[in-house]
Amino acid sequence: MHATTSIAPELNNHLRHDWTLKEVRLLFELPFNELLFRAQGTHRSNFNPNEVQLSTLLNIKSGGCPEDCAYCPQSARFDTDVTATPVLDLDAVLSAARAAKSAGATRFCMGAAWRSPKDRDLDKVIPLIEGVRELGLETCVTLGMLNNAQTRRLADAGLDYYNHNLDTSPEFYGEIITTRTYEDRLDTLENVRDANIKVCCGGIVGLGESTDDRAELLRTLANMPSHPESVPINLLVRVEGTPLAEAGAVHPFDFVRTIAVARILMPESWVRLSAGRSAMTDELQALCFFAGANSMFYGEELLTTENPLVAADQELFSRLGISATQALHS
Ligand code: SAM
Ligand code: DTB
Ligand code: SF4
Repeated sequence: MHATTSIAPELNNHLRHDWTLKEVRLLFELPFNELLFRAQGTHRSNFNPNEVQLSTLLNIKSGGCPEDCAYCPQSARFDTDVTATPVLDLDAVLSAARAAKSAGATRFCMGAAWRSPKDRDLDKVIPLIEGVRELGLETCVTLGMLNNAQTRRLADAGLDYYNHNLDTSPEFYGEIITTRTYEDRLDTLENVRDANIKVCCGGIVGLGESTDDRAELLRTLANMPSHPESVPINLLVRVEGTPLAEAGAVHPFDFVRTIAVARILMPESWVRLSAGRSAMTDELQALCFFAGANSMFYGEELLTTENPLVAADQELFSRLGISATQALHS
């Protein structure tokens, strides 16, 4: 008997927080067409399947980070091309945000290469959030670990989303990062939730993890008291000088499976096709959208690495009949 019959179909719109590893494993093991059919069914019960939300990234403070995340070109411990910079000023950020908005992005995400910001770092970031928000864009920042007082300050500034990735399974985490724990990450996510900021939390595929690690990452996200509103699924960008520069390639179908399982486990979340699109064919991206990805990073740079040309993304959307999700608030 086939695996298909041994999983009760999820009730669409019924959000579960009790997934077992066995159940998630069975999803990963489904025949590809079965998995994609189910993911697409879940997707279209909750979203317009022909729309993708566009977020643009800006690195507001590059490099010099004390953490040792094995994938990251911004760690001070690795010899990469990235140079450390201070926080960008308001004018530079607002002109990048205006350009992102006129190109069609609805969310502007600002990243800083910190382990955890000091209160005086937040003094610099808060006017950036307020300024971007005044342009009518949704705001997101990713600044590292935060305490409760800091998440409250960000909420008071009107921040919409905080990005803080779990990256991989609890079991594999120590192979990738030794300077903080999974528990540290979960603590910050709880502080973000408590401050009523929307959570953007996902991970990376291609770190050398097993399928069970991918299953455990997605299970951890889905079994949180509330699903993250936004779930970025990154394909590792292999950067020279990082310990993962020579990591093995991920089979494209395995990447699509990860997107599909994320969609089934978190039916109402925005699943973002995130880093790594420059190394993907149009056909692979189309499969990711079919599997339930409905958000992506848009704009020609990620933080320190490249992203597809805007013209190429517009051409892809036009060929697929996809349109950009309009602003959810103004
Ligand atoms: N320092 C903060 C932190 O780590 O939370 C914020 C910035 S950090 C660069 C944000 C996220 O980018 C990481 O959690 C990781 O998921 C992703 N990332 C970094 N380098 C990457 C790479 N080479 N490929 C794919 N994703 C990457
Ligand atoms: C996320 O999940 N991916 C983005 C964003 N959140 C901050 C970062 C991707 C970084 C890719 C490598 C780089 O450009 O440095
Ligand atoms: Fe620092 Fe974030 Fe890069 Fe880790 S992922 S080294 S915390 S910037």
